[in-house]
Amino acid sequence: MGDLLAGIDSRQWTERLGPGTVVLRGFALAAAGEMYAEIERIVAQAPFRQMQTPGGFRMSVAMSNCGDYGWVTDASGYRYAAEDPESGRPWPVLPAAFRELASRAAGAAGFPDFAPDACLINRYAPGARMSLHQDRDERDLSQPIVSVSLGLPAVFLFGGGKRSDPVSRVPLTHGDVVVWGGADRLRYHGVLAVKDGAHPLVGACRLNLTFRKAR
Ligand code: MD6
Ligand code: FE
Repeated sequence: MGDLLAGIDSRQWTERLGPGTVVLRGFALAAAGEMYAEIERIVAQAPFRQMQTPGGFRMSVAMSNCGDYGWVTDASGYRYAAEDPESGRPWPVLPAAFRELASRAAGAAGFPDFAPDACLINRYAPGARMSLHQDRDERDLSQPIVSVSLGLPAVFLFGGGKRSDPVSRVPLTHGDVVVWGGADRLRYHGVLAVKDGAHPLVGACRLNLTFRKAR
């Protein structure tokens, strides 16, 4: 029995949410410590900030980016930018460990050769949330998005092609990776308000990294 189970990690399994969407439970657990250290290096150069929506609201989620392009929003709209608007400098480099994890996760989900050029880093303090939206600012919608959750748990809302479609509630915890694309690429999604708590590695917040091919 010990031999039969050799190499099987009971902390890792896969759940399918849709034709193009899987949750890889625990996929980032082994890399989480190194990823967290990289995030600290990145936000020392490009600090977390709460951006304004085009409608003039301040987002409850604080954001930073690394990679060739970063996702930004302000009064003039949502877009990808090669420079951090706060500093005028390029975003911090996408760490090799991030690129490798994202590409390995995409491959495990059936999207080979995923080469992200953008990584949006979201920080949710308790109470922060993200309302239902579609991700449609990327040029090539045939490319998937790889989403890594670290720290406090959260409930992910996974809807349909219309804002009014029913949503399922998917709990995401530290180390979970969601990969989605294909027929699911434009589904509405969001995150319920994060509950108070303390995570041993990350502290009193949830971090989410989304890897994309923006250009
Ligand atoms: C979050 N994630 O989990 C927000 N978008 O903090 C997203 O908005 C998202 O997880 C596209 C694909 C995967 C995601
Ligand atoms: Fe999104």
